[in-house]
Amino acid sequence: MDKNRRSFLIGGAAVATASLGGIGYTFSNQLTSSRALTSHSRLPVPELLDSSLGEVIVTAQDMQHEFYAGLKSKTMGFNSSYLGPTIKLYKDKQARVTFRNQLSEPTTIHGHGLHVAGRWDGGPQNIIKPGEQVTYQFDIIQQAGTSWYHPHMMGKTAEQVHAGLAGIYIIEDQHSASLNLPSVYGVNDIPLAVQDRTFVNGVMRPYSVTMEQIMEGLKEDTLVVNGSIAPYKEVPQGWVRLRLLNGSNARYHRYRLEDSSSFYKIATEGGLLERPVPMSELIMAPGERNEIMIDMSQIASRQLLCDFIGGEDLWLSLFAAKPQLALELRATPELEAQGELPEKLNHILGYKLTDVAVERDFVLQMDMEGEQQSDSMHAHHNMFSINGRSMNMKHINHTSKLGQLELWRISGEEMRHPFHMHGTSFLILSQNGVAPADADRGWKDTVDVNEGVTEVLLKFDVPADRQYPFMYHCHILEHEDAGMMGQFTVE
Ligand SMILES: [Cu+2]
Repeated sequence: MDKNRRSFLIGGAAVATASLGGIGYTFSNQLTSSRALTSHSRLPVPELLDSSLGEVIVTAQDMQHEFYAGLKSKTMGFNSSYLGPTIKLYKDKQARVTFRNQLSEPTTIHGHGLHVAGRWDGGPQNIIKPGEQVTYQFDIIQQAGTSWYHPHMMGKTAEQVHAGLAGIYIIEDQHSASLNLPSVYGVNDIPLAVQDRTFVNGVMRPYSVTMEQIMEGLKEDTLVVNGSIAPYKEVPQGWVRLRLLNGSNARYHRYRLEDSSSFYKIATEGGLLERPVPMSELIMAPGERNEIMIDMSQIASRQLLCDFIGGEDLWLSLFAAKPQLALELRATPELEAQGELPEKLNHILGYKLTDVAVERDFVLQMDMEGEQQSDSMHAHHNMFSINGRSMNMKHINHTSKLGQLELWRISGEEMRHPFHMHGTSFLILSQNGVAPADADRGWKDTVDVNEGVTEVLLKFDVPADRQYPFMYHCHILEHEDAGMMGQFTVE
């Protein structure tokens, strides 16, 4: 399906949903919905840990979290009851981060989006046993951007992320700091980790998936933002910068303002765009991050809405899509406005096609015929693969050369898949034969692919050896856990 048709269908679905009024969808979840309408709590802002002040210590632990006041859900969190602190990193500085595992099960903590060597990447080989800890000491060589950390435990990633193990990295550099962007953390520079969960009587349903949910990815019904539901936040009467993370296991998000007014996208995962791009809606695949700016200078309140959309089951999403409140921004004169929207944000030095030394093809595959043959998860392992091979921790799928420009051609079967690789950021060359729109002409590490070909240009500036290789995989966590992943070294 080409991109124009895709966005047409997505737009069409939203219009249809509005007129249908979401018939029947919240039927089985009435309590949750009515609570969501009344809950309206203040947005929790994760604690900020600044790596320039010394070692950062993050502890994964079994916790209980109140998504709804007074109702405790079983969760996992980093230093907190759900999600984790925001860790600030600085370009050209070294960071020292210790991850402690106080869970009753092994885990790994991957730095998604970080350009750090395989040794510090926290992939499936980097296991932290219960009661143990690892210290990652790495140099930040990449530009300002928004990354995140989450478990990457073979076969357990979906469940551990779902329980609450995820947190944000903010990378700052001198250029970004010189731009006078909104930069007061938690006041006008706000991280939003957005997920979907199911609640039964206000209590989060623990992770479990059927075979069908493994195929489609786990899609739940209630929007959860920084571990809260339908939150509000007081902000200054000026520009507000939101760092959006689609932290869902499988849901695609579409963001827009309630009054359909414009906001500005200023950054993709790996850095600032050349210029702000005005838009009235923003679609994000699982694992993607985008920074947006919203003008609160002339208005008392704005609602950022999010609907769940799905390209692969459009008919279902037509009924299911129902906008939910991601965040109500309330402007108050009591907070000092700071920052502006610059005309020029960044200079993105692209790659030359003539410098491409290696081309690689990746086809994300789902064997739908295998579905009928067995019901056990393990028997299905080989159904999810890339280039015909399911993830095998003993097998290195390829070796990339340090500093060498590569062109990767990625496509997916049966449905859309968000493709992510470790260790670097890439630039999109084309999708389905079309050059990227301005809003997508930025450094990325996760890209939504369909059956058409997505071409990206990338190179690796950090090594990964056979002991700690890098991964590439689908970021629908159910697909990743089921084997839609491969690994490579950089030498
Ligand atoms: Cu997938």
